[in-house]
Amino acid sequence: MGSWAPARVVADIRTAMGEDDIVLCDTGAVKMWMARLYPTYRPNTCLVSNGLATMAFSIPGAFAAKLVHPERRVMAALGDGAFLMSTSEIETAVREGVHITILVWVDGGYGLIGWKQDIHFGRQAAVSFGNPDFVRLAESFGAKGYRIEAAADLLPTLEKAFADEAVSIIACPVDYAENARLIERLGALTEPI
Ligand SMILES: Cc1ncc(C[n+]2csc(CCOP(=O)(O)OP(=O)(O)O)c2C)c(N)n1
Ligand SMILES: [Mg+2]
Repeated sequence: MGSWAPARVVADIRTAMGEDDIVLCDTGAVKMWMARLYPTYRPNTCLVSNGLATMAFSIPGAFAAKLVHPERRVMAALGDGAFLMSTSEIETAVREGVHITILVWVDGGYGLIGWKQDIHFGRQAAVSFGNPDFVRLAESFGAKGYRIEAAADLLPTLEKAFADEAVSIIACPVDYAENARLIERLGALTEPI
């Protein structure tokens, strides 16, 4: 199965989202890419959990944003680790009919922690984990589930998810080999972990 460069994923999110739409970026490598590459045009349209950088805020945050702005597209962009910390929120969203789109950046690990370990120790330890079948997991909650199998599929899948009156979970494999290049180009990370 393929996996895609984070910058490509960010670009497709930006294309799918209107200027007033809202994306919530969870803590992880996903946030580093979104915070550095996602342009915004209106206040409060790209929300991050900074400061203590608590993981797993993006699904409940998206839920709240959608309640406040039901006419806007609302997305949670989060890593597989943060997703698995907050999976039960899907039940609430489905039960209450709060139609958010959840884009899971799948790398099979705590990407940001591995990235930091590479920088400080030159190797990674204890940051990999197995994942469920995201499509079946979504469907078991009564949500819609998608797995991105080709780069060209992401944008149309995002459009479909936003057009549907449903809670949608999209699993998108990402290739974090690009992480080192982000800091080469844009400077050191200062994110606390
Ligand atoms: C509640 C909580 N636990 C642990 C951390 C430390 N932490 C920061 S990023 C991260 C890994 C994130 O992994 P994932 O959600 O898969 O995102 P990725 O970095 O792979 O994009 C961890 C464990 C945190 N910030 N908040
Ligand atoms: Mg991850």
